[in-house]
Amino acid sequence: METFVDVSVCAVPTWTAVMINLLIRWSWRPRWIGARHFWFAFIALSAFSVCRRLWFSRSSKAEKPSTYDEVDSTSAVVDLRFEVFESAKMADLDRQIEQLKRCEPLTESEVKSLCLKAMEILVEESNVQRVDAPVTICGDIHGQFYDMKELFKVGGDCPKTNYLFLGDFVDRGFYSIETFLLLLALKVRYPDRITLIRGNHESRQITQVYGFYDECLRKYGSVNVWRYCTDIFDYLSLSALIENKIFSVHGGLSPAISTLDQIRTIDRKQEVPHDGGMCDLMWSDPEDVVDGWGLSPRGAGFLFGSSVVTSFNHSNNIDYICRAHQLVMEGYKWMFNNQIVTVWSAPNYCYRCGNVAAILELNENLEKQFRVFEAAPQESRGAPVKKPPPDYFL
Ligand SMILES: [Mn+2]
Repeated sequence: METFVDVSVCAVPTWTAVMINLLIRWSWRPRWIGARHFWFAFIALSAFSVCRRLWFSRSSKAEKPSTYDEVDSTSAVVDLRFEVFESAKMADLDRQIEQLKRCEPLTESEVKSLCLKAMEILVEESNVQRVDAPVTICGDIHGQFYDMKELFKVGGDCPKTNYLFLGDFVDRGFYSIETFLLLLALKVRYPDRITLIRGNHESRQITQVYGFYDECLRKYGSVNVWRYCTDIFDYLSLSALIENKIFSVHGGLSPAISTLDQIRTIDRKQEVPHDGGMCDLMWSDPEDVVDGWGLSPRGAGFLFGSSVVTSFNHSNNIDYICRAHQLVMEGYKWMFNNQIVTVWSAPNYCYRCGNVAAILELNENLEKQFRVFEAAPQESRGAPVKKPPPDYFL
């Protein structure tokens, strides 16, 4: 991984500080310097600042090396540059978000710098990330970009709505890249208004089989973007805890985990393992007919019954578990006497299952409202790729 200098911490001695400095030194000036020299310096610096700002926002469309690489000293002039960088970067991020909302992918170098910035934010998050209500919880998306736009129509835009996504952003749909990058760009832009946790598809192995890898190769002609994204997957949090009362995870529980503190101690910055607690959180499913633990037909994770959920909720003092991972035709499904709920947010899954999707809105008092929505109408979708994708559906 490349080293990355955080420019935001250095941006304090700004433009104003430079001018105050000049004023303080005014009495020590050599005799030949008069007021007009001062004003000349003031105007020149202002013009310089404006030009840089314009130049950065114009040239950001072209391919250029990451601005992060250029930062190496801390003189006043560089501080001034930092500030310009910061505002240019924010404008750039807003432009990227608008571009992604139109389902247009970013350039390879833009993906690289977006991922570097996202990594800085995600590395600070806990394995059990605390989330405040009100919040809207969303299940699997699976690259169905235009259906995710329907989701935002129903749930409202970020940052106005606070979102929690339960993973499985990629694979199976036609637009994994645009889907994941839009969510990631929103995360970088509004870190406190969107929480992304990891699903079993956010993995190097799974994405090579179910479409994300192929999509990167097809759209970029190289696997670099796949590499940047899968590196970021390792940093995504494993679960979330809403107001200490609702535990959210992609898959379910694990026989290796009985307390939230056990989840907190996992070293998550790695590829999803084949077994163990971290794997189970992403792969397990609740099952009516199982008492205690059972083998999962998925080949990873476990099936778990009602008694497991009762004792987990009781010992961790939580009201219920909210998870995704399983297709439910009605968009959401309660089990085990309202102790666990599945939320599914990919309508007409794989463009053929005919299901509706749902999101769960919690208000500040944790009162629940499910919003059910259907797939985007065919005419609002961009034309899919010429060649039909390989048939790894279901
Ligand atoms: Mn899943």
